[in-house]
Amino acid sequence: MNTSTVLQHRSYINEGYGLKSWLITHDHKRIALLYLISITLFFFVGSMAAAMIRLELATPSGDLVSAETYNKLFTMHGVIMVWFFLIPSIPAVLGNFLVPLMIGARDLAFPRLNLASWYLYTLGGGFTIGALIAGGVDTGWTFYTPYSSMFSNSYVVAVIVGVFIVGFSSIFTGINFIVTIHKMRAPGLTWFRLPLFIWANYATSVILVMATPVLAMTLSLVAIERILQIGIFDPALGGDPLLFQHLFWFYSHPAVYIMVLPAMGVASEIITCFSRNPIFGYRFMAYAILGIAVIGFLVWGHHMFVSGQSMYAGMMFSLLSFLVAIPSAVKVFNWTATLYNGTISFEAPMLYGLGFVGLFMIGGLTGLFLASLALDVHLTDTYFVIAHFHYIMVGGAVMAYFGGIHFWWPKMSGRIYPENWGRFSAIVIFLGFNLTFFPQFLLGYLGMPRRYHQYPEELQWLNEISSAGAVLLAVGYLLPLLYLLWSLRYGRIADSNPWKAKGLEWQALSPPIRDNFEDTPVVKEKAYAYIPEH
Ligand code: HEM
Ligand SMILES: [Cu+2]
Repeated sequence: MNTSTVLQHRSYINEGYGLKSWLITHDHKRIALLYLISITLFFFVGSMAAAMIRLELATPSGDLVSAETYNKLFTMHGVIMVWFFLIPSIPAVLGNFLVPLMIGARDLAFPRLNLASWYLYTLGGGFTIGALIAGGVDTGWTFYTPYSSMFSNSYVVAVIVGVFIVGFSSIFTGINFIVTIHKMRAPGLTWFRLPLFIWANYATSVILVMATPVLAMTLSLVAIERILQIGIFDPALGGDPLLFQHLFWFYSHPAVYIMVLPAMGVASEIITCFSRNPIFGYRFMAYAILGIAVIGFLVWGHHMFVSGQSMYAGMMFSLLSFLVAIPSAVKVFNWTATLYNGTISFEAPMLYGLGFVGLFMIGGLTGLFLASLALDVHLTDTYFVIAHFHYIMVGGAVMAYFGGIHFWWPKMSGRIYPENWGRFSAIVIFLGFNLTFFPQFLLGYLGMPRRYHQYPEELQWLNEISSAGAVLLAVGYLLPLLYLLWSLRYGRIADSNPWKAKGLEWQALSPPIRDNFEDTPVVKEKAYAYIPEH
């Protein structure tokens, strides 16, 4: 086909050229692409740190970097991956692009606020990277006090400022989504006709708006104690170090649902589409999302079982943590039931979607191990924990993010990506991921502590498997970058609905025009009105 075929219609991509037209845009779709570019950059910076960590751990002795540098590397990895990749990735890229399209709106409720969010993200990111280049931080992404507030000789305040700023970016996005979903749905689009991706982003936005201010406040207190030596967390000054952990995890546990709920939304869209079957138990799926969001606020103490909190507090937090498993299990069962009797096809987004379900399940089940008080005493601060949260956050959230990028790529770019490369990379990522992180469950069980850069020789073989897996995983992550960029120029032109999917976004042109729809769509049927082909 003629590779120089120009896009046939005026779309959001070609309605204005030049850097300036992008940097002052109020179009949610362009802002989504700005996020896509910046978040991809951060993902690769964070991955470089991970590569260094795994390289160091390939041998038992600390021979590649000093202990001090190692501390800075895993802090950099954690800070960047959590705040600059995982939390914004799905809402800011896919959510920004899709929320208005999926509800039949022309844009988000506050387009300027949306642009401001991206500038805050960039500013906060610049601050953080600057601090990391200037000398880095060695506290870990958790900033535990009093080490972070009184003892660490690294750039704690600067990184706190960066995270503080990016927090406002999250809050703005959350407010924007909440108002948009309440006020701007197309005629006929009732709450229980909304795609689950919208439900997921709605619940996530509520968490963002409620939890992020607590993080901002907590980190400010660390900075205040550090600069003014006022006793807030440091016991030597009359402060309470446990107070920090309570405040930090009050944000950071809900934060893991900020990462995983949108991923569940993506998985739902993909699984129902590629099994040509309406999602099973739609209402329960929506309630489960809300249930997870609410219970997520009640379980932060499971990060503090060994901190010396009261035994009864520990028991309550353990019990409540088990409760979260119920709505999570509802989701897994209903995805499975959707597949059952469906006409399944295995395009790349579906491979990512199925990978998400499997890895999320392993992550979730091992979470129950950790939620068991007695077991946690043995496993806490070991590699078991590292493996657990990587299964959720990387196996879950990153898989779904990649699946979503592939699924909506034709809509975003107007081009089809090369399907076989898509499938190949999904499989490489799945294998590389398991090879990297499964051995870490065993390492943790055998007692290897996290955040050490040396370890006994008998643990080397498991660490070597893990490091080898990381190489494969890195290849898997690089491939989409290459073939998606390639497809921008050489990919086949996409029509408006290449997957024959349901949902308003597929009624818009690919790529959509500036205001999304020529005429406001009217919704007459419930979500996912797929007709099973058998
Ligand atoms: C190439 C893939 C990756 C490898 C090999 C890797 C490796 C590691 C290792 C070895 C640690 C533990 C460091 C330590 O405590 O000593 C770690 C921690 C962490 N990783 Fe990853 N990681 C990868 C990808 C990711 C991704 C994609 C994310 C998020 C999107 C992520 C988020 C985190 C977080 C939040 C921590 C906690 C940091 C801390 O404990 O302070 N990782 N990673
Ligand atoms: Cu938690």
